[in-house]
Amino acid sequence: MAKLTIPAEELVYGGHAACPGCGPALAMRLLLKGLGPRTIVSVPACCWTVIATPYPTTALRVGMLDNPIEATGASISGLRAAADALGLKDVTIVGFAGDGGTADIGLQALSGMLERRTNAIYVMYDNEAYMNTGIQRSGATPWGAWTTTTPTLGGHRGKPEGKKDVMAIVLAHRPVYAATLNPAFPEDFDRKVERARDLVGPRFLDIFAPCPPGWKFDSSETIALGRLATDSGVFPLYEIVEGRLRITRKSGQLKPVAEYLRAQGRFHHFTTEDEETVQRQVRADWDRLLQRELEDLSRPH
Ligand SMILES: Cc1ncc(C[n+]2csc(CCOP(=O)(O)OP(=O)(O)O)c2C)c(N)n1
Ligand code: SF4
Ligand SMILES: [Mg+2]
Repeated sequence: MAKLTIPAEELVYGGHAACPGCGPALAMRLLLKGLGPRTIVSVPACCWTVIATPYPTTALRVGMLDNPIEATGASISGLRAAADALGLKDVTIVGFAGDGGTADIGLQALSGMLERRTNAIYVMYDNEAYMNTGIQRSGATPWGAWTTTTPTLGGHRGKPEGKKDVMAIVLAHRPVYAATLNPAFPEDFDRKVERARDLVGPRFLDIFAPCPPGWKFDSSETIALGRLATDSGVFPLYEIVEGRLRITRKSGQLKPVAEYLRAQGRFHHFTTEDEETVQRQVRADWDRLLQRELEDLSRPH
């Protein structure tokens, strides 16, 4: 029998309140497997507070702080200081926030936490909209996507602006570790979580988190869509250690982006031209990533 590389211990209880096929639920499950039980998670207002805490239950077998949506970064700085004051050096402090709570409302607190060099992991699970309050667009919603605030009827064409590059903002703060993770690639996911766990200093994980009702696809397709996102170049997998970038999955020829777009109702209004626009952008971003990796590798150590 093949060796199981993902830790077997479950730190998320079954029977929680997520929708079937919820990407963020998978993200938390895999994250805690990699981090282990000596973890405290700070979660702001988002789908995960609903998933984890319908009174009087909890979905998590680790300590959880429920914090205001703008405060995740500040809350993990505080938790770290408290843990250190109590001599709890072996506890991993984690902020686990959505894209709205990270790219928009909590951006200042994230910046502060990174700039203070807080010894903690900040996770953005990116389901590309404010899902908990009814699928409103966020700074992380991609160009052209339908949301309830970026309609596609009456001459409207979805979100007119592009996706905010949160990773670029984070990298400007020089974290000790930053990586993109996708639950559809659990071994890569787990390796990055364990690597982040064992480093000291500010760390950032960007997790791809498909949302069936928000993106309008069948809940049985979450993993297939995740694989397509990475293999088309829409969500490349890489890590950056002390500023040095390495792509962790290269599957030869990228798949056409149209396959990824057509699998989701939020892009059903797209024309061939729209698909080509996205394809050009994804290709250019991928080429830049390859170039960046080459430049980093050629830097003297
Ligand atoms: C300051 C503030 N503004 C708005 C809200 C309402 N609110 C609660 S959850 C949420 C959505 C958060 O979106 P995101 O961070 O992307 O997480 P998701 O719901 O997608 O999991 C919003 C807007 C709030 N709690 N606090
Ligand atoms: S709305 Fe989306 S992110 Fe929220 S619980 Fe349901 S599937 Fe998960
Ligand atoms: Mg969201």
